[in-house]
Amino acid sequence: MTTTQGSTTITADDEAGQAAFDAVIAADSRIEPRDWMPAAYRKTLIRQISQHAHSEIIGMQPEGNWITRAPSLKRKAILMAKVQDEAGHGLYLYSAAQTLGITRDEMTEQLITGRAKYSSIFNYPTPTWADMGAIGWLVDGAAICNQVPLCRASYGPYGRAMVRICKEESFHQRQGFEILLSLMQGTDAQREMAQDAVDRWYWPSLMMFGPPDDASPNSAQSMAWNIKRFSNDDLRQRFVGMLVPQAEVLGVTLPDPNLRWNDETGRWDMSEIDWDEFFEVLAGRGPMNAERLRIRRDAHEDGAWVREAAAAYARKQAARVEDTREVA
Ligand code: BYC
Repeated sequence: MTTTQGSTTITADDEAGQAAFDAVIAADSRIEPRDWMPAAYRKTLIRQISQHAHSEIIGMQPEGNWITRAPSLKRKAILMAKVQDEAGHGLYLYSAAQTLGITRDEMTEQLITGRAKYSSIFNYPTPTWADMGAIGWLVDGAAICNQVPLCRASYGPYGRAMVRICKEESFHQRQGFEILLSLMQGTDAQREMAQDAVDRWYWPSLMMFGPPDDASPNSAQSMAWNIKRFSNDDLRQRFVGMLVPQAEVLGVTLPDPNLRWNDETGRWDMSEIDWDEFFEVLAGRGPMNAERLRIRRDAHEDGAWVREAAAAYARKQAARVEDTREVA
């Protein structure tokens, strides 16, 4: 049977599919790639997972900047491993998005033409070695707060990818903390460098959680679908609560004179985040947006011969298998 609602035609299959989907979500169970799912659920997941994948890939640049200048061989090896992990995260996430029907080429095209979003945080520069510590401690710390609940996301391939990603992020966060701790136990100049990096990365790391709840158009629906488990503001609060004792151990000051625990509200009071800056960065006008995209685009163009060679090799292998079958 077929009915019409507005311009959408609804079939009996859709109705049964929707009922099955609703039951899976109500039971807090998982939707898998071959299951029926509402078009809007698919679209939201493609949006979030591809943005997340792009963030990992663009996120390699601010740290990649320091691989050749790391202060020791050990630091260089650790940083290389971390940046390589981020490439891996991008690949798991692109693969998870592909199970929803979008191709890797389409996602890449959206990124290099500037049509896709990626996390605002990667549009800030990394002028000193202490930035590697601040990124690990603050950026990966924020990523863990945001991503641990995503391990329970209702879409199977996304939730499963997040489990491994979170394990690696937790190593990343500790290596950042350890870089800052070493600097804070060093000379006055090193302590100043560490504090300056914390001052520059603190506010952008709070922006990673997205706009405030009353200005977050996607949250309500994503939470109803069990994709997001907590609101942007709740996760931001949780993150600040995690940072305060760690800042004390490090001996750094969090750059917010109004930050204090409020017993009455059971929340952290803090200064207003500069949302104008956040939306400027989202609009492509952050300090490093143009540079990040230029480097990504150049790398894609420079890698064209590798993709062509790999495709030619795959064709040759397939033809060889075909020939063997004919002979047999
Ligand atoms: N930057 O309705 P909202 C990493 C967009 S990688 C840019 O709250 P939603 C790492 C949002 O997309 C970290 N855009 O959206 C890697 C939406 O735009 P559209 C990346 C942002 O989806 C290497 C609009 O604003 N993490 O950790 O419900 C080295 C309205 O927002 C941002 C993830 O991607 C932002 N900060 O919630 C080191 C995690 N915030 O699409 C570390 C997965 C918001 O409607 N993603 N927007 O045009 C999420 O958890 C959610 O997508 C968000 C936003 C919490 C980010």
